[in-house]
Amino acid sequence: MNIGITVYPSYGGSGIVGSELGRELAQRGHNVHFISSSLPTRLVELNDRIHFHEVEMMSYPLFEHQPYDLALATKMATVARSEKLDLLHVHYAIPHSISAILARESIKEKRFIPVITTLHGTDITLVGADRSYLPITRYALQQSNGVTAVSKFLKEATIETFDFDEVEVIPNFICEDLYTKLEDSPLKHELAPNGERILVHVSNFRAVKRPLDCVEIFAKVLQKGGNARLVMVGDGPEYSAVHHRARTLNVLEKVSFVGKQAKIANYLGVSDVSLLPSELESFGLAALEAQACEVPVVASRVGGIPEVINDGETGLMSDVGDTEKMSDDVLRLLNDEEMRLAFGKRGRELAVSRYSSEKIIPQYIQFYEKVLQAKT
Ligand code: GMT
Repeated sequence: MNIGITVYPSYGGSGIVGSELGRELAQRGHNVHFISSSLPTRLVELNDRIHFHEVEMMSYPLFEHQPYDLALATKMATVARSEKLDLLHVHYAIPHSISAILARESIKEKRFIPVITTLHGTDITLVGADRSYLPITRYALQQSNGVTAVSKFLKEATIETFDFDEVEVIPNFICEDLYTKLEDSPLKHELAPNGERILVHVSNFRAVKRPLDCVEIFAKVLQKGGNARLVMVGDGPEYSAVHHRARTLNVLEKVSFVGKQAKIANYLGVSDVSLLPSELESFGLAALEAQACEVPVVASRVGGIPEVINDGETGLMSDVGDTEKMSDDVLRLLNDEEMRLAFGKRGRELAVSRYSSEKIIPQYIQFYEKVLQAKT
């Protein structure tokens, strides 16, 4: 198949999932054409099966904001015809689905190109549910030729908010070879030079991820006698607030802010516990990636997280904002190595048995085939 994929290139889990999906599809012999405003961060390699088409946006004094959605639709239509695409698969509904639908309609006399939308989270639960975007998001769902969601929770949220239930759940996935525990590595010594335990948080530092809670949890762990360091991977709007909180809590010198990283597994692989105290997660890719590296996750019990973590077996969950309990959970894991290792092993087993790319990618391919059959 010739598949067009659109993602937000620089920010967040939907971009990661779309990019990894493209890579996996190309490995299985499909031609993948990424159409986005810049090269997706996790796309480290282009080859004869993975292509990149940059959305060109003309700026003009009249435009207060550049019309990205129109420029994207134009590029999608052009690439669909020149590369003879079989389908367009967009990640995150707003505005990618609308752009794809516009592209489909603009060329339908010459080529029919079905649109598949994958819902990732706030496109349904936050942004899409806002009055300013709700009607157009519902239209995007209705007009897509196929819709998938990354968790059962997200499918239910789509039904509830948009009264739309033609949604296939295809969960996120990991390539099991890329995510492994690293017994020893120079990075571990660099991050914890005195043999401290490593707590890790990976996110785009948006308020919904509650990165401030990570610093609160960490400070409590230290207060209660833990010997640890906190590694914050990623960047985003809450960065300055997190840095400031670490300073005011007097823990800044034990926190490493390592910024955005292409190879997250290098950091997860050397960590002891992962923190995911989010306000909401439709899935929680960071929890899956941590478990795949045998790292237990201390997380909030929200959204799709309970689908990804087995509470008391692969991780420990709490109410949102309960940093006291979360710090106790971290200490439980750090103080009982046998338990921590057992959680890690079970986490890896869960990640591989339920969410390996070997299991999930064929589900996308079958879904594509179903949509393509329906078009004729
Ligand atoms: O919905 C978002 O906030 C954007 C999206 C992203 O690009 O970061 O995150 C969502 O998609 C991820 C990949 O499917 C999921 O693992 C995250 O749980 C989800 N984020 C939220 O629901 C907040």
